[in-house]
Amino acid sequence: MIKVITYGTFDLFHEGHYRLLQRAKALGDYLIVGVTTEAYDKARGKLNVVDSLVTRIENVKKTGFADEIIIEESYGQKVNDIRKFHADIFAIGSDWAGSFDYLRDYCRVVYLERTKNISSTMLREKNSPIQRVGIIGTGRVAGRFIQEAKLVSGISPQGVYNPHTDSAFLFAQRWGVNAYEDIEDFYKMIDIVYIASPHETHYGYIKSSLEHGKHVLCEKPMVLKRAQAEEMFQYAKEQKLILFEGIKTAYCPGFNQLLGVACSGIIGSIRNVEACFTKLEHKDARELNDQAYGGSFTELGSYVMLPVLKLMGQTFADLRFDVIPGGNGLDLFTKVSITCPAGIGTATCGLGVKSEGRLLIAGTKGYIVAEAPWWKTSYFEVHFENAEKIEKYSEVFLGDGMRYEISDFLSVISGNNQNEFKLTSQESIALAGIMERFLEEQNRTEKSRGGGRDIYADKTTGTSISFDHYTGI
Ligand code: C2G
Repeated sequence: MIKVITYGTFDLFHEGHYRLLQRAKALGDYLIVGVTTEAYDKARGKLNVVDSLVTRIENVKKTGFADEIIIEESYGQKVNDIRKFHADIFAIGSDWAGSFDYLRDYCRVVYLERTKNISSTMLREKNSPIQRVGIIGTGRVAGRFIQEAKLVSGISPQGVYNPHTDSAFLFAQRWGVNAYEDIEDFYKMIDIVYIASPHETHYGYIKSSLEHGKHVLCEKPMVLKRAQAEEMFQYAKEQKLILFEGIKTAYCPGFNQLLGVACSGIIGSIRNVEACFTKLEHKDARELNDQAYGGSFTELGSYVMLPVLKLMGQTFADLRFDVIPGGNGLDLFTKVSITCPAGIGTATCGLGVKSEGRLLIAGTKGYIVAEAPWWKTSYFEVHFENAEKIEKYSEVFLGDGMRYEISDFLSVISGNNQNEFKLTSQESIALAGIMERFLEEQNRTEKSRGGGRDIYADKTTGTSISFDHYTGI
């Protein structure tokens, strides 16, 4: 009996898949089909798979060609499967020609000609047309967004807007997009908006983007006032538009795995969360000199508050800020301490003081620890009373990690709401409330010292706000 083995995602099952399986089966007597898991697809950079594993397996089964269906979970599995099942032939489409020649040491390798003019990508694009994204802001983070967006299908960077047209044109030239002098022209050419302008301008731009009927992905902190967050989410809902806060950690696979493990009961009931993120900035950096909205907490607070909010909830009996101010009054280091019915938590961040940058989640049966950079979670450990018992988890984190939030944003736009739980509107609203309280307290403290943030010159409402040197992390 000749055994043939083949693998695929088989997303949005189509004629190309059918013909591949048909010909693979015809090569022998017994066909084994490996269907990839979602985690494996993510690990190999395939972020936009629409059908669930169960649906994809069902579709392969329905063809009647597969004698056995297996799950493909990791790199390197193919060699083991070929040995385990004593496969005589490995078959795959010609789009992979050459890539699997290394398997010739174990069996015959056959590249079957790929069926022309049909692919899952084409079907995905037909089901959800390409979204032309317009970028507001021209700093470092906006450039990174373009690089990451290129790796996600279904999105195409179209144009950039910055009221400082010189910056817009420079950015446009560097990244191969169009620059618009008039924001109305900008809105006409795009379907969705990514906002990466200075914090205090976010509210105005979110509002105007939604008013122009655009879905919005906005950098963190989305807005700096609770009422503004509530208003924007409510307005987006009424307009049937999607509004996402871009805290990339919230969407990355490793962080979601960590949350899943933390909530699984394995460490018992969660009683303490400590999150720390520090990133030393040059003393002249915008982040340490923007007298109104700069400082450590507005810059990094969203990251460190995220696990606290996710694991301890959003209702705090007590919330306290302890701040180490720099010479200009802006916080070089901030520690937020919270008390809530379930336990306690701290969120620590700094641009002018270096600390270890760890995430620690303590429960009644054990604790989870993820070292820096846990905000790009790729590894964490679970420890118990018995110090010898350690469970280790690792998960892929590709590139800058923004690709995960972009991919989730697109999937929610195309009507697949299952990713909204990764960062809910309620959590974003709570974050805005915490930012607001922080800025108010800072202002009060600094006023009593004769200083104070310039936050009452309300720059949060207009859209014609100028900004030039914004970089962002
Ligand atoms: N295929 C084809 N013709 C098409 C489209 C796909 O012959 N028009 C083939 C592919 O070459 C592959 C199979 O159908 O052999 C499944 O394709 P995908 O679902 O796109 O799977 P893929 O991402 O290519 O994964 O370990 C997984 C494998 O590497 C293949």
